[in-house]
Amino acid sequence: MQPSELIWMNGEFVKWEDAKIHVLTHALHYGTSVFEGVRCYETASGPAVFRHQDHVDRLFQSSGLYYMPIPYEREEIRQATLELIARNGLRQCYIRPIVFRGYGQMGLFPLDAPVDVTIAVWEWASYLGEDGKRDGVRAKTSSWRRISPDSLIPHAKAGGQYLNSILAKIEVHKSGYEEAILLDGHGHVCEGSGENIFVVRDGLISTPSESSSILNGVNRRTAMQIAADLGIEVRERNISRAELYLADEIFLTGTAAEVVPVREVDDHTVGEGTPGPITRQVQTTFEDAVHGRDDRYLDWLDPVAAGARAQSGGTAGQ
Ligand code: PPE
Repeated sequence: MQPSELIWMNGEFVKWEDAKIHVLTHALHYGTSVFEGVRCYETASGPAVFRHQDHVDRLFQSSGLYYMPIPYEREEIRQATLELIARNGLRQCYIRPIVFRGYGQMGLFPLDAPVDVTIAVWEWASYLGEDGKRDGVRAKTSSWRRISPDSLIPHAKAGGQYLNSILAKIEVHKSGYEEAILLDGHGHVCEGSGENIFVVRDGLISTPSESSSILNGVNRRTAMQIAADLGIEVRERNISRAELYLADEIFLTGTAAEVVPVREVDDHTVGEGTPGPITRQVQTTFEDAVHGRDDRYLDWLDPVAAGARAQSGGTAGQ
């Protein structure tokens, strides 16, 4: 990975190499963490964080679901992030806030363990590669089923839950595919290992609903809004595995991945085997939105400079 200079750790800006924790940190043993993935993009008026408030809100939702009170206000996390990007001098970056049960208490009753918060920012290229974004990726349904809401919380972005995604990712990677698609216990399509999924057939987009075992992605909602604005109908419904094979187009959305076409699923070619027109339209509009080139979506951008100005005005410091 590409290190940057500073990391925000429990209210302090520390050097990247000094951002360390104890080996008996609770989260390391039991996965008791919740986190976010956010991106900051270069725009004509400087770097801006995409849908910042939505990500901060989901961080607080995830931590609430796991009984982990965050010892900061939402606004403090937002401001700390903006200041961190400015101090690191980054024009565009990936942002990883994480809230975790820290050092001091072992065992499965975590409520007496401290809650630590850190934010890291670094330059991270699109997850499935520029080639993937341009030409599409080859995906395979995993034999591992997506975590179910009767044992974990698909709506939360929680550290331990990612062991499920990791098993799926390793399995398909070893078979020579770039991304995994996970089904639920009934065989319905849920999502990619780290992305939501959209299936296009006969000019209509379908995606699993929020009551499926999915993370309700910020970019999922973005793609749905963009599609609506393009006049394309989006239906939230159960999707069966065979519908993936019959689809004209499939695309994935996620902060790390952005908008990525799928060109093959389980060795079935999707459509013509090249990204289709609806995928391209959504992808292009998404790129315009994140870079501030589409006035309709300027409200989704949180300029870094505004946060940095607030800091120099003395609201918070090192
Ligand atoms: N589902 C899962 C399981 C998931 O991890 C992500 C994001 C999404 C859907 C899409 O959510 P959103 O980013 O809000 O549109 N995955 C994050 C972590 C990826 C990683 O490898 O780390 C991300 O994209 O940042």
